[in-house]
Amino acid sequence: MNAKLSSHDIQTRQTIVRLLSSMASAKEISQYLKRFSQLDASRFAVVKVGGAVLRDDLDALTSSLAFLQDVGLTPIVIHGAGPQLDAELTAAGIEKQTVDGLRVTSPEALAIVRRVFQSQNLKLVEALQAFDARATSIVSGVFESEYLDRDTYGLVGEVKRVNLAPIEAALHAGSIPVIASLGETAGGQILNVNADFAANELVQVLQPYKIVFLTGTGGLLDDKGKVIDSINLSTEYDHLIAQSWINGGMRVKIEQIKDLLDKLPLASSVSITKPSELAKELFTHKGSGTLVRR
Ligand code: X2W
Repeated sequence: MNAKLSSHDIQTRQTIVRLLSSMASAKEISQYLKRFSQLDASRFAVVKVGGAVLRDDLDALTSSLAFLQDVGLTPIVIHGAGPQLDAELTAAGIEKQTVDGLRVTSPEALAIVRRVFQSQNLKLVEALQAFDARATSIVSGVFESEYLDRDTYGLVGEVKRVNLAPIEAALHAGSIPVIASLGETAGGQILNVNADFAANELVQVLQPYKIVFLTGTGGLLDDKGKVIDSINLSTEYDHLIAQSWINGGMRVKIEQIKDLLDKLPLASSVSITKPSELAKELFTHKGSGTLVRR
């Protein structure tokens, strides 16, 4: 038998050792691994990745996702590109305008939105592949959409139907589907879809075992900028949403998560954390970031 480990195997083992020693007992982690490996492999987890994570935390994101694949769990990744769009649109002289946290998207802006989504998608796929992970780029064909309200938002979509075929094909090949939140109408018009909205629709269709939002902040922050451990929406939603310190993007996220949890079985929850703590969230009792329950 060839006893020589590849650098990839060594990296994987090092990651596991680091996890074991820093987070929880080996017993605890094995319990989760065993439980997850008994699930329907196509419904393990939907992981929504915010654009800020792609910009600031790509290494931790890539190694955390690759690690899951190494232990036989394939997450489904849906990503945004908000900060990258802000930067590219500003550079092109297009002023930012949002209504209720959603970007008003003109035809000129859409051309940039498409380009930026494609490049951010490829950036993540290539980073994963450089890490010896299998990943498939999916930038179209998933979110069948209609105009949300053309007069108000321009070329912005709401998802009407989720086509799982490209996702299933990737999973079947053991590859991580990496999906951009672009939609298209029946007539073939590409639309800008907010990535939290797209994640919401995807989760409703897939009903995955784990729902994780990875953000730059690593959770929902309170008024002092500290991560809130857990939120029970049934008792805390109205109070939370009334707070002046909740910004537009965060408000959309909380509203989307509430809308989502209202449609899922009662025991469902959503975790908001950061890439370096994804394994801790999945494989320990304590978890990480903010746990949102109904
Ligand atoms: C979003 C799509 C990107 C996104 C936008 O243009 O910013 C709308 O607002 P994050 O990084 O996940 O926020 N679309 C209609 O949602 O990215």
